[in-house]
Amino acid sequence: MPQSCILIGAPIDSGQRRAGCLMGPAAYRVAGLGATLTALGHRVEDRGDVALPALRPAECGNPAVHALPETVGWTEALSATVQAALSDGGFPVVMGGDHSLALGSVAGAAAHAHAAGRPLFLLWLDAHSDFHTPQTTTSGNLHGTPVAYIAGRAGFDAFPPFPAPLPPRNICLFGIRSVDPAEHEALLEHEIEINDMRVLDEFGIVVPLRAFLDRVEQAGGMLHVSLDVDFLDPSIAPAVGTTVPGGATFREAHLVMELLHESGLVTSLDLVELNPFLDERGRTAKMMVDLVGSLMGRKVFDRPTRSF
Ligand code: 6HN
Ligand code: MN
Ligand code: MN
Ligand code: MN
Repeated sequence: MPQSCILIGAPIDSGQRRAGCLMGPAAYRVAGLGATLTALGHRVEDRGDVALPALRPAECGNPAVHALPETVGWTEALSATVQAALSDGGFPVVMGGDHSLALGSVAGAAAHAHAAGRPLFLLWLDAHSDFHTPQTTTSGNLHGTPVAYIAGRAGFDAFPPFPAPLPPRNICLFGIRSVDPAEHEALLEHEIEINDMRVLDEFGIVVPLRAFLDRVEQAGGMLHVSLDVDFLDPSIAPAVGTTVPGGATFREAHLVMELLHESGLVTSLDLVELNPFLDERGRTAKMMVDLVGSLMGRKVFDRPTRSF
């Protein structure tokens, strides 16, 4: 089904300390994200880059935390932009920017879903669980916190209250292989669906992902997908500041996207953590665009999946 894709640039790199993610939206445009979607029959509207609003002082009690006022500002701006795109009947594609943008993008999707009376589900494709709070982070990099904010954990007083926090059961972490001790402890206390690499090695992509998608479908849910470049193996996606070995292969990542497309359930998307300064002749940016193509309907043969 053709969608009205709304491209939203989120030139954010305040969620971590390595400069470069702010070039992400430009790299996606150069790599042909819009043209890829148009070629698949979708309407595409590029709403340009979101601007950082005037900053207000913010405090969270942890001196390690980096760029809290900026992160709060981006959260407010992106939440409003994503909510508006969904209210306009669009399919928002947020071009990051580091993963702190998901504090805002998922807040906007949650506000929309709540107003529409539908549950929101979240698929987090990442090497990391991003389940710190501003109090537990030791790096101080707030890109490691969005899942905690989305799940309604305490400690985000500096931020707008998260609209309708997601029940942990509505959150699926997929591909993770780097979890800090404080995140580990907190994850054990929440019923988040954790498909770490150990699970994917044993069961593959299809069984765990279909199980989650079935739950989304049965609940009549909306589904936000947050795709971190480091979900992918560094050998195929080097342009990210937080590479972790043992990531998804080219075929595994495409299979995730193909299953998501076939489900027809995805309603919004983040592309995060691309640092074009670390890329090799644009190959990571092109890889990400290629994956969006599969998510949005490109396939080798347009026919029902075979059953054996
Ligand atoms: N990401 N757990 C580490 C930290 O600094 O808190 C890494 C976070 C990575 C963030 O994946 O977007
Ligand atoms: Mn910075
Ligand atoms: Mn992440
Ligand atoms: Mn990550």
